[in-house]
Amino acid sequence: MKRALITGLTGQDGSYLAKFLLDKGYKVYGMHRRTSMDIFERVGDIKNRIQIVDGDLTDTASLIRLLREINPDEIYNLASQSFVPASWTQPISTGNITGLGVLRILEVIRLINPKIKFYQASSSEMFGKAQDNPQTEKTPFHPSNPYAIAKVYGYWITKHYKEAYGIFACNGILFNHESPTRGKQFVTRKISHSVAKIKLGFQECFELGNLNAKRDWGFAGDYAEAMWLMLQQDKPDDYIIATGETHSVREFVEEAFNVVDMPIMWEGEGMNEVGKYNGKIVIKVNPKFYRPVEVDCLLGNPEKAKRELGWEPKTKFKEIARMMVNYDIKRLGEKGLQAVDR
Ligand code: NAP
Ligand code: G4F
Repeated sequence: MKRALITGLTGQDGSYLAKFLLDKGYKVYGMHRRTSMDIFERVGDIKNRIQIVDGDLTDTASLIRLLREINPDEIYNLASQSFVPASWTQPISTGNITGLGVLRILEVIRLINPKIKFYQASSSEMFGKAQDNPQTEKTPFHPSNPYAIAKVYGYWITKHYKEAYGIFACNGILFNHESPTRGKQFVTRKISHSVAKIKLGFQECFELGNLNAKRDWGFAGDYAEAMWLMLQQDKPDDYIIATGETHSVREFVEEAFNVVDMPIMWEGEGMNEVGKYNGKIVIKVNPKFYRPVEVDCLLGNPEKAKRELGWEPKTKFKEIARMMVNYDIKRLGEKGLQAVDR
């Protein structure tokens, strides 16, 4: 039985990857940092099939202990401070976790067992003010926030440990991927949750920032397989994982309201733009959600992953919006606003 250690178990991707690896017959260890609340909601259904272990990417001693105790065959480093706006308000801890955290794990692998295979959750945010369209594995990076800059460090230190020490280390350069369990701060889930609240009469209107930003949005469930495939190849390499389609925040809003048969009409411009349904305002723009530097458009070319890994995205943009809105409607209907709107 192969052993895999996942950092970031409690996050969106951690839960999808844990389920995927369990289905492949792995013994799965999920790293969790101590918190004051129960945060195992995303892995509730598989909690008794995985080994939950304590550790923190800022605490090298905890990583040494875990690698000695578990001696995993594969490590998937999904843990990070992953919310871009928080990287401006907490730039140092973001650099420490999202950047230096990668080095801590790699150094512990080098010292304890350099045969462990390593996956690094790199990000399309590294392209930032993108130099090519679509972006490929050869596109230069131009990161535009402290999170993306920390991810560029994580990317290069992963490559360096491969080149300098022969560690089997891969970067998955994943474009945005969403799901019903996406954190509610991220724009797609903020929209699906707000649309559900409006449809069920809990709320009249919600606010967004830049409606024109474009992202290559895929489904998190499809992307877990790509992470695993990278570590099953003969040689370590880096891969773009994307859908090859880009859509604006505005289009995601329209699609989400279409799911509940509430077509949106837009009126006004810039900060004064509003979205209306049946003459009533349901969306406003609030500059509080604008970013000091915006990443205007991300679009990935997943050809290399298709060719070499045999990986393809399965879930289309409209299906992702439908899945997320329907989940939020069901959850709100079953549990009520107070239980889910924390
Ligand atoms: P997420 O939902 O924000 O999950 C992040 C995970 O990291 C959580 O389990 C969090 O634990 C954990 N974590 C944060 N700081 C930690 C620390 N100091 N020590 C140990 N664990 C810590 O992120 P995600 O969407 O699943 O993304 C997974 C990874 O892929 C992240 O590295 C992200 O940057 C990267 N990525 C994501 C996307 C995307 O579109 N989702 C795209 C490209 C790359 P708590 O639950 O305790 O906070
Ligand atoms: O959903 P977002 O916050 O995701 P963002 O910044 O693209 O980052 C996500 O994807 C990255 C991969 O490219 C990951 F590395 C990262 O960890 C994270 O998972 O914002 C998407 C877009 C932005 O352009 C933002 O300005 O939506 C725009 N937006 C407009 N209104 C908003 C809002 N974003 C948020 N979060 N909230 C808004 O109200």
